Parts: sequence; C-alpha cells; structure tokens
Amino acid sequence: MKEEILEKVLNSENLKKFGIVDWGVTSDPRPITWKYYFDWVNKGLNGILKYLEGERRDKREDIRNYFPEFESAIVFQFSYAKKKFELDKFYESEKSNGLKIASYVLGFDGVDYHFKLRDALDSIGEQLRELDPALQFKLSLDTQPILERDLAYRAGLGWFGKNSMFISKKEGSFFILGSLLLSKNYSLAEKEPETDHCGQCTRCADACPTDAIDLESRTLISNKCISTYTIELFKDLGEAPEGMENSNGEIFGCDICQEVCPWNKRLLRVGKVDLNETLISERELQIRSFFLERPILEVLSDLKSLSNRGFQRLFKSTPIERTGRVGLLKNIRFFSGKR
Ligand code: B12
Ligand code: SF4
Ligand code: SF4
Repeated sequence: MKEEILEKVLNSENLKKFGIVDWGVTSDPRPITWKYYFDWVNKGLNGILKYLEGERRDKREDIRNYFPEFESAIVFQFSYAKKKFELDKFYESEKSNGLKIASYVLGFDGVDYHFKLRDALDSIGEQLRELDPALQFKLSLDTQPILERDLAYRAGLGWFGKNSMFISKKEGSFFILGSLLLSKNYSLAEKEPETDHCGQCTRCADACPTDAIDLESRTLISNKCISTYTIELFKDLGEAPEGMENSNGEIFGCDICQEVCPWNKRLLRVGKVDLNETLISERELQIRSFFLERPILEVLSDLKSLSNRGFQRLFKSTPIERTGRVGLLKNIRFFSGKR
C-alpha cells in the first residue's frame, strides 16, 4: 500500500497538477505548541477574532476532537510565490494606482483558495480511497479547528518565523497549507521538526508598519495587524491600527512582513520562480482592473454606487467577497487623499 500511494498519488507529477510544491506526514494528533496558542488566546491577543476562543480554542488541543478516527495527516504546501513576484513587478509599474491586495488573493486564479484547494484535496483523498476503499478522510484548510502551522511543523516542513509565518527552507512562506486527515497510518516516512532559521534577523518586525509583531512571544497582536483590519472587519466602523498610514496601500490583507524576509527573497535569487511565462486569469484580471489600475476616486465612486448584492455578484467566489463592499470601502477610503 505504502509503495502504491507514493507511486500513484504522492508522486511529484501528480501533485504538481494541483499546484503542490512539497508535502510531509505526521501521525501526531497533538500540537507541540498548544501551550503557546492557549496563552495567546487567554491574553486576548486574538482581539476581534472571536472564533479562536472558547470551545473552538479547546478543540485545537487534539485533532481527534475534530476527527476521532485520526491516525495520520498528509500536509501539503500550495505555493503562490510566482504570483507574488509577478504582482510586485506590476506594483512598481506605471499601471499601478498605489493600492495593494495580498498576493494569495490572486495566487489561485483570483478564486477563493477555500474552494479551489478544497477540490484539489478532495481529489487527492479520492485517489487514496481508490487504493484503499476503507479509508475515511477529512480536510483541514484554514477554517477547521486545527492549528495548521503546528501540523506542518510536526510534518517537518519548516519552522515558525518571527513574523509568525510558517517558513520552509525550500519554498519561503508564500504558500497556503492544506491537509488530508486520514483514518489510516500508511507508515510513510515522517521527518523531524525543522530547526529555527531566523537567527538574529528581525527584518519582519522592523518592517511592520503597525508594530503588530511581538518578537518576544513570536506571535501577532491581531488587532494591530493590517490583515485583521482589512479582511476581518466587515463594517464601516472601527479605528485603523495606529501606523497603517505608513503601510504601502494595503486594502486587503498584508504581505509586508513576508516581502522583507530573506527566505522569500532567496526564491528569486536562486531562480526558484520563473517570471517569464505568466498567466492572468479572467477572475484575476477583473479584480486587478477594478481595484488596482484606476484612479482611487473612481474605484471609490464605483464601489459606492454598487449595491451589496451587485458587489457579491461581481466578486462571487473570490476572496474579497468575504469582506464585502462596505468593508472594502472602509479600507480604500483610508488611502484616498493619501496617495
Ligand atoms: C487567525 C488567522 C489569522 C489572523 C492571526 C494570524 C496569526 N499570526 O496568528 C490574521 C487575520 C491576522 C491572519 C493573517 C494572515 N494569515 Co492567517 N490564519 C489564521 C488561522 C485561521 C489561525 C491562526 C492561529 O491560530 N493564530 C494564533 C497563533 C498563536 O497560532 P499560529 O499562527 O498557528 O502560530 C503557531 C506558532 O506561532 C507557535 N508559536 C507561538 N508562539 C511561539 C513561540 C515559540 C518560541 C515557538 C517556537 C512557536 C510559537 O504556536 C502557534 C500555535 O501552533 C490560520 C489557519 C489555521 N487553522 O491554523 C490562518 C493562516 C495562519 N493564515 C495564513 C495566511 C496566508 C495569512 C496571511 C499571509 C494573509 C495575508 N496576506 O494577509 C496573513 C499573515 C499574517 C502573519 N504574519 O501571520 C496561512 C499561513 C501559511 C503560512 N505559510 O504560515 C494559514 C496557515 C492559512 C492556511 N491554511 O494556509 N491570519
Ligand atoms: S501582516 Fe502586515 S500588519 Fe500584519 S504583522 Fe505582517 S507586516 Fe505587520
Ligand atoms: S524576516 Fe527574518 S526574523 Fe522575520 S521571519 Fe524572516 S528570517 Fe525570520
């Protein structure tokens, strides 16, 4: 079974079709860093992210609270580094209006990764079930009560950066984590957890415009993070985090503490990302031309004249649908007049 799985499912050609750049395995259901998470929530550092508290906090202590049949997990890395570097070129060009959208948004053809990668993980799960019909599996992709960075750590794929990103020596940090939780353990080789490769560097914390990185605890202060403010705050209320005026025009998510990280810069240096053949999907083009390529006042005026439903129709199944018209208006207004 093990050989068949490696040969038919986990071979790199098959995984490449799904945009997977690396994977690892763990049979440990309990996060090694649970205590850090528990303390972080108890100190209130989750801020407005209430879904990380209470019962959903406690479930994260053991994967079996979510999937009692758990015996092992295969953790996959879905890279969007290529899109990130391509976007950086665009932001430097004259076409850019000075606003920025986090690169994961456009990294999966402009489609919400929760849909696209769920399909990929489902397909891989079904391929495994073809080989072993008794297998049960569940997915872990952001929204399940699973500490995904710890799961990837247990699978030996990388370490926790000081910016709290999960970083891989080979792939940097511009990737999404998605896992298959399995009711079987196929004795696939498990790697040792990776050591810390941040060393004395503090570039991420130095670059964060809102001082959201707590170097001592290696975690974020959620309410200070631009990503929280621009993605998770859907209403036209609430103070922007202090220092956001020093950001680079981030209107949805924030990549600043990853942009400066030497482990990401390295990807370009060693030729890991080929920027010669770049593709832009219809969905991506739509988001770019609406938000990033026109005068900001025009973007604002169009957003104001759309209904909420009209906005949803236009941007259905994209990541920005989550924050909605009102949330985006709040974010873009912040920068109108400032650039
Ligand atoms: C809540 C959340 C957020 C919050 C809080 C983020 C945070 N850093 O805590 C906000 C809205 C700010 C956010 C932003 C982003 N997010 Co988010 N988010 C999550 C979510 C749902 C939960 C994270 C969580 O539990 N945070 C609480 C902290 C305490 O836990 P943690 O981040 O897992 O960190 C662990 C380590 O830091 C370790 N630890 C803590 N202290 C210490 C100390 C030492 C010494 C050591 C060794 C370890 C250690 O313990 C923690 C628990 O295991 C996960 C998905 C998931 N289910 O896990 C995605 C996830 C973390 N997000 C992701 C992404 C892509 C982003 C953004 C890049 C999006 C963007 N461009 O705007 C930013 C990045 C901001 C950043 N620098 O982290 C990816 C990250 C992939 C990666 N390579 O790391 C994830 C894993 C989703 C996914 N499936 O891929 N996110
Ligand atoms: S995502 Fe942006 S605001 Fe949040 S910690 Fe990183 S640099 Fe700071
Ligand atoms: S910028 Fe430096 S300190 Fe921050 S995550 Fe990258 S290597 Fe670690």
